[in-house]
Amino acid sequence: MNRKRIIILASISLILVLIFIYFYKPSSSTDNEKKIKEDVNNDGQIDIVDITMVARAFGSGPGYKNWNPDADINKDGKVDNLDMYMVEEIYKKVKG
Ligand SMILES: [Ca+2]
Ligand SMILES: [Ca+2]
Repeated sequence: MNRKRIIILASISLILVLIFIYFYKPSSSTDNEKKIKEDVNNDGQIDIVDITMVARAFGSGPGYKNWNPDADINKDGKVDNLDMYMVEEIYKKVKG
């Protein structure tokens, strides 16, 4: 194997690794994998999107049309003031 071939193989390996890193996103299908529970859409940041998602699911519980288990931050089976408060508190801290 000559030097040129090794370099080409190494480049291909590197590109494959970079492609893998770029496209690999951990599945958000289970709650256990969520890093921050207040991050409703699990995009790694607490922002207005998360607050909006809690607002949309506000007042709901399992079986409701607007129910979103991820918006139930404290996992008590309903989305209410407490969940909104928890997201807002983190949002305020992040925003400063
Ligand atoms: Ca988020
Ligand atoms: Ca709740």
